[in-house]
Order: sequence, then C-alpha cells, then structure tokens
Amino acid sequence: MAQFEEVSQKSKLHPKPEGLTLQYGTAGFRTNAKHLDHIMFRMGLLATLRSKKTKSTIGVMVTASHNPEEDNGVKLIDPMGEMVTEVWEGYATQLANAEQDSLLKALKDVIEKEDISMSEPASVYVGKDTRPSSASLSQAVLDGVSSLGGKTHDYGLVTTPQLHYMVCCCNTNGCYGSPTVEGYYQKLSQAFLQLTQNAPNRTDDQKKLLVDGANGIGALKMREMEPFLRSELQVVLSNDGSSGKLNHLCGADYVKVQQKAPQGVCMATGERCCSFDGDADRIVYYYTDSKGRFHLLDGDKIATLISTYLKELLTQAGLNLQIAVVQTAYANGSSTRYLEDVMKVTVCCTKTGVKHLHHAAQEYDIGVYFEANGHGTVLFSKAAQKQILELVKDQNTNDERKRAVKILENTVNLINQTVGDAISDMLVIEAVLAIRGMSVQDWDAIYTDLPNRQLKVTVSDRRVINTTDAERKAVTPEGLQEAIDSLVKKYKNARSFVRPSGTEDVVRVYAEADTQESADNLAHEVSLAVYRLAGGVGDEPKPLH
Ligand code: 16G
Ligand code: MG
Repeated sequence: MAQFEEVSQKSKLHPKPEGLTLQYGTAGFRTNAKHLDHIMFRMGLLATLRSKKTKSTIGVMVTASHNPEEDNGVKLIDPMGEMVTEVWEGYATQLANAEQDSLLKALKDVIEKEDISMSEPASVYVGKDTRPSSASLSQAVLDGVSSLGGKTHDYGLVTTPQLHYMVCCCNTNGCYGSPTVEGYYQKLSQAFLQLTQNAPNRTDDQKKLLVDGANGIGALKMREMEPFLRSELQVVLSNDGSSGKLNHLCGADYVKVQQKAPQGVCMATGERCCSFDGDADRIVYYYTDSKGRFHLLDGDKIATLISTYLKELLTQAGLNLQIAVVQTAYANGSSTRYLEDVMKVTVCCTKTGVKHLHHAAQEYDIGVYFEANGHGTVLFSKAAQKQILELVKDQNTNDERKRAVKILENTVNLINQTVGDAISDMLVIEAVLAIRGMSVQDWDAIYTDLPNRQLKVTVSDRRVINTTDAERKAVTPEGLQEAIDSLVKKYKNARSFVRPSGTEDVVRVYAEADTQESADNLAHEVSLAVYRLAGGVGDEPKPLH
C-alpha cells in the first residue's frame, strides 16, 4: 500500500540505532535526547493509529519533565486528556524496539490486533518543552504522523498540561474550553478572578507569590498568562529561562528531593514561594521561617488544603457529594491520619504513577489526587458537575448556599481535570488561601509532617522485588517483609516500605518515624535488609550518621 511505502521511505530518515531497546516507562520514553529521533517518528505513527482507532484527536508531548536538559522524552495523550492505556504503552514499546527492517511488520501487528480501519482520518496534536533538542524531535513526530496520512496541529511550545487540555477541548467539541493557549488562559483566569472577588480585602503582600519556573516552559507560559490575571496575583518570576539551565539547581523536583530552596530565588523570611517542574505538571510550595528553617508544602499538604476547602463548600452548599483523597505509599503518615481522623474524608492508596491515582480518583463524586512530589489534580464526576450547575441555576437557595455553590462552580472551571497542572494548581491554591484568609504558615500548621527519609539500593535485578497492597508490602523475596516488619517495630510512629523504581534501575526505600534520626536509622536498616535479601550489588549501604 502507498501509505506504508511512505512510512518505509521516511523511516529511513529516522533510523533506529541497532540493538537499542527502550521501555515506555511510568511516564513515557525518557533518555538522552540523542537516542530518541526514531522513537519520536514511531510515536507519530502510533499516535496516528490511536487516533484512527478512537476516531479522536490524540496528543504527543515532547518533554523529559524534570530530567536534565540533555535528556528528552515523549508522552502520549488519549482522547479525554488522560494518559494512554497500558495496552497501548505495550505497543509503544514494541514499535520503539522493532529493528529498522521489521518496523512495518510491527506497525501492521498493531493494526491487526486493534482491527484498525486505515481509511479513517487521523488527527494528532503535538507540543514541546524548551529543551534544545525538542524542536527537531517534535519535527520527527510530525513526520511520523504525516507519513501515515494523519493531520497534525503543532502547538509548538506548551506545557504538558496545556496539551492535555487542548486534546480534551478538541474531543469534547469545545465543551471543556477552546483548544487554544489563549482559550486556556481565558478559562482559568476568568475563574480565578471570580474566585478572588470573594476575598476583596487582600493586600498587595498577600497577592504576591514567588514562582520558580525551573528555567522551563512553565516560566514562559506564566509570563504569557500574567496580564490575564490583572494583578490579582502578583507573580515574581525567577529561573525564567533567560540565563539558567533547565531544572539545574531549581524546579519542583530539586526542591522536593533536596528539601531546600532553589537557587536564583530571592526569598525573604515567611514569603510564599512555589516551584514548577520542567514541563509544569508538578508544583510544590515552601517558605523559610524566622529561624531560617525551610518548610516544604508538598503534594500531601496541597491535597489536604484543597480537600478541606471543597468539603467545607459542599457542606455550605448543602450538596451531598462524596469526596475522597487518593494518595500513594509515599504520602506522609501525618497527612493520612489528619484526613481520616480529623477531616473524616475517605482516603485511598494506589501504586505510584499518576495514571493509577487518576484512575482511582474517577471512582468518586469528587476525587482529589496528589502524589507527595506535587503532581495532582481534582476530578469531578459528571453527576457532581451536573448537581453543582443545577444548584447554581436554582432560584430558591439562600445566600450562603448560593455563594458556596458559585465558588464551587468557579473552582471546577479553574481546575485542569485532565492531568496535574502546576499553573492551574497554583491558581487554585492561591484562591483557597485568599478566600479562607490563610497565610502559607497557617496552611503549613494544619498538620506536622513526620520526619522521613528516602534511599536507593542497587541490586542485580530489581524485578526480584514484588509488592502488593499498593506497594506497601513486599511479597518477594522471601523474608524481606518480615525483616521490614520487625525493624519498624523498634521505632515510634514508624512505617517503611520498599519498591522497585519504574524510572531508574534501583530499589527505593521509604521510612518515616517520630524523629529524623529514627527515620534515617530505619531507612538505613531497611536498605541493608534489601541489600542482603534482594541481591545487592556494590558496597553495602552505609549508615547516614
Ligand atoms: C514518574 C511518574 C510519577 C512517579 C514517578 C515515580 C507520571 C507523569 N510520572 O515520574 O508520577 O511519581 O515516576 O518514579 O506518571 P519511580 O518509579 O522511579 O519512583
Ligand atoms: Mg513533569
């Protein structure tokens, strides 16, 4: 067929280095940019097939998120703005690893398995982050799509969540919003400005927020959005990409992992700051207190703030909707206890990786999901949105209910429900703090994090570790869980688990306890148990103190 002839010709311009194999990991392919040209071309092909199969527009985002600048990667976006399904992740891996002469066969395998009608039209939206390699790599995606006869829309530089938003807008025929960057700014800023009307007496100090853009796409887009916010948020932007290197000593991942402020941000005592990651789908907040101590407000604190606020609004509006918070095993034990015991909200725990949280959150009327690392959003079921809209229109409600439901409606519009979105999450947090008259310190004081420690152990094959109960228990190797259980018993308020990483060739160890010293000791002892029972390589883990 002529269609495949073109694929065959064009693919020669994007040759696969022989023997190179890559895996569609937790969040797409990600590695040094020089190994990715053929992957991008092939993901263009796959997105075209996915589009034909779903009869919808599909998104392809070229980014490696918080990885160093020399890396790159690609994420595929399904019709409603979700991440692509696991079956198609499998196809992505097969297509990526087919040697040059068997590419057509791999392609035809997918077509056959999925029974795809090749006469269907196809449409693919493409976006990229600010990495130097992103321009040519996104061109490779576009080549892939056009070689299979698909239509493309190249959005150029956008954040990952902006591209998710565009895909969802397109496939809902504009119901979710207008599929343009301008449409995104308008939808979010209108909702934000309406929300801040509920907090009319804010001072300029309260409106001020320091934003670390990680020298990435989030900084660029924040600049573009600023005029839409009409000074209701006064952003002081650092690491805006004008001089520094992407994600280098800055950004949400650096701040979360290092538990310290990024470089390049000039923060005064008590000032509210936040950091985006390299593709602006993660956010964390922080400040330093009068003793110079650094305070991090991570995804758990964000989930607590937002769910508390939503629960209060539901009560005021008299709406009977079930709200749940979805976390992973990494959620600080204090946050889980606070949510369950004080807030009395349902808490559910899933495996690490946004798609698992997203999926679980879809089960509730309102599902608030956040990973501790700052990736998360809120999902409102169709039925919940309908109830909110009906109540907004109801003439017979009293003023308190009317006000609450109007706030709920604007909050729904401010949230990017397709995926975690640093810009949208930031605006939600700013609105909540404004409406509730809270400072970042008040927010921080809702609960106190248990001291914790994360470590990595290198083993010869991390697949020997299998887990259950949302990764909180190890089923293999034999004896490991028993060892962890008896170590945990030695400490107060302690908890520990191990899991094989989905993005690095290591086993991750997490421990928390009543003091930092105990958390450090427990993490070390558990690392030793992993090293001894799961085939550790290299030197034995050393104590932290
Ligand atoms: C990816 C995931 C993130 C997860 C992390 C875990 C997405 C968009 N990103 O970055 O959610 O926390 O992997 O990494 O799904 P690990 O398996 O190496 O601990
Ligand atoms: Mg990211």
